[in-house]
Amino acid sequence: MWETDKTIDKAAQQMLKITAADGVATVWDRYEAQQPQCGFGSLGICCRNCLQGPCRINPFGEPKRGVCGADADTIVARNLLRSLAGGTAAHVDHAYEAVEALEKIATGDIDYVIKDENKLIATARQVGIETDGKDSKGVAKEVAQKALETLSGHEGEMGWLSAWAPKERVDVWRQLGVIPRGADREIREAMHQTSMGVDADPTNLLLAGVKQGLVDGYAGLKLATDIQDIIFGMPQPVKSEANLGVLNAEYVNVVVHGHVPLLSEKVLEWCRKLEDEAKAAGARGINVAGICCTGNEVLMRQGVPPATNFLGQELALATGAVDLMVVDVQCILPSVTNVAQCYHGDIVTTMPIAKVPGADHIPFSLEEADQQAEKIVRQSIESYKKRGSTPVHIPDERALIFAGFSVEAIIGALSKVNAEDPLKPLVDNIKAGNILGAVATVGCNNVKVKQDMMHVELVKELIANNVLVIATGCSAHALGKAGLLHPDATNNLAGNGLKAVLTAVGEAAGLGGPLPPVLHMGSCVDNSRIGDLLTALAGYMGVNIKDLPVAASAPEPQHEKALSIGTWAVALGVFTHLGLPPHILGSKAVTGTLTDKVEDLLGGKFYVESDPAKAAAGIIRHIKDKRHALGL
Ligand code: XCC
Ligand code: SF4
Repeated sequence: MWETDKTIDKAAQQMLKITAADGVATVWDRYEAQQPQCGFGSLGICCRNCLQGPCRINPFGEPKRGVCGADADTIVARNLLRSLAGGTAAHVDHAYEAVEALEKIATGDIDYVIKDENKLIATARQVGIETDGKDSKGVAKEVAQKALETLSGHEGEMGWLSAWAPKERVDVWRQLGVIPRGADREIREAMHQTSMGVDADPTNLLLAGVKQGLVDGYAGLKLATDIQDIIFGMPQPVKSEANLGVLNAEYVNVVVHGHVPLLSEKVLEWCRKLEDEAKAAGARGINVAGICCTGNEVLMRQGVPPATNFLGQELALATGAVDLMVVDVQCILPSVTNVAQCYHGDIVTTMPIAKVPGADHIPFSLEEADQQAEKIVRQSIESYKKRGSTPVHIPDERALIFAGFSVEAIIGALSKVNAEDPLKPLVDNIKAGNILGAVATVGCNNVKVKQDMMHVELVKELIANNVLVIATGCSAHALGKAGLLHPDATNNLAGNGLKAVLTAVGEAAGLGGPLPPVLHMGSCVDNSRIGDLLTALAGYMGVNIKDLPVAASAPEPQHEKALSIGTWAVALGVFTHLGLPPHILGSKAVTGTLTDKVEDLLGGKFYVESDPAKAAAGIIRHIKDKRHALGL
């Protein structure tokens, strides 16, 4: 039963047998071929930042310094800062795409519209824009202008941060000297700071890392979410299904994969418009499914079913039923073209910075988004016609899920219990101990962990102990596939206190049963929603975020983005669990600072534990300590 060592997802297990029988390599095979992975790299003590290197530090003896004199602490801290800058750059570039779209909507240059005027007005007011007497395009223009300052302002404190961060945090960060200016300037500075012969002080490098976390949180996550809500609408609870069983052999299957919803929303629109052409081609219609975070975006707002998460992307293609996979940026395995060639389906790349050999490239632009989306969907119908006698194996696995829990949607549900004071029922139940605390599980799959296992086992343990879970990213996918985004999981797996609260709220909100024990809050940039919720909760309770009985967890982190998000969480004062250590263990000083000392400065810290039961116990211990400190 080798396939059960690789993944707990039953659909993935079935597909792995097929790829193995067909001799098609997947991410798991390539991981095996990489063994043993480099010990220096794993510990973070390899430097190739200049041409005198590469230099490696011997963790057991000599040499203790690189050619230039940098020691393990410097090299580890420098490498970490580069990774954080990489993750941050990805989120900030994503946010930029959305801001650019808003700017062009304001000038009437493109075919996108503003779907949520309330969010536009609320955002404008929060960032200090006068809205009275202005039309929405005028307001949008000013919001875009402010956003551009947050992205590329060269001095002063970052606007989006000043507008949203709690005052107590701003004071802490100011004292540490880590409040960012514009995002571009800070990312550029981190690259400079880590280049040969610049910063050698590990503490200074780590503080710069905290700054990257703040850039990520405010100029990446928060900005992207705010602008995407304005353009595409505020998510509201939706019902859908998750796992490869959402593919349907009788339909043209289009998979959207990547992160930025500007393209996937248009593709979805055109799939609906060209339904008849698909029927004329012999299909019953066009079926759209999502992978990774763009999948989460279209799930949250449109109910599009998620097919799988990061590690399952090749397996979706191996079903032979995917006629076209359209990708934008981030988390796309270059091997997808290979797998598609062995089975069936076109891979279409769309972004100038994300091309894959063997894929078709249809360049996406805001101005011609409709024509391009139309072309992509037409190509999927042509591809369907070519499917012919390709064997199709779609595992009969799909789980019912609920998603769409924006903060606004959560408050909406709570206001059915108490219209005047919606947060009161939640806070009362936390105080009474019916809800012990809350944990956000976020982030990726990582091939080093049995797919979805950490997410699912950790969360089962948490909800059994009356911890409310909110989830985003590939974690939410994992929990959805395992049935944890469904009310049945409340009935079957939640502790009695949590079950009673979720049932009362669910019934008051007209769901005819409990809310799920895990609330799906969206994509990885939607982690900003979790920040908003924590800010609101702390404000309501009159305490600081670092004092709340809450924690965050990336049980299976993979991407540099997961590190920058985690750093933002720690900067907010959140206890942040990682199921795998980053490449820092080669420096005792850096590891000690991030998992211990940083708590004195920021109130949050990292906690690394790869056993799910132990991790749950550690997180629950932390929550109980925080309750105790609050006198609960
Ligand atoms: Fe990528 Fe966002 Fe990680 Fe999943 S969770 S593997 S980053 S898709 Ni964002
Ligand atoms: Fe070696 Fe220093 Fe150059 Fe890094 S920067 S490769 S440690 S000489």
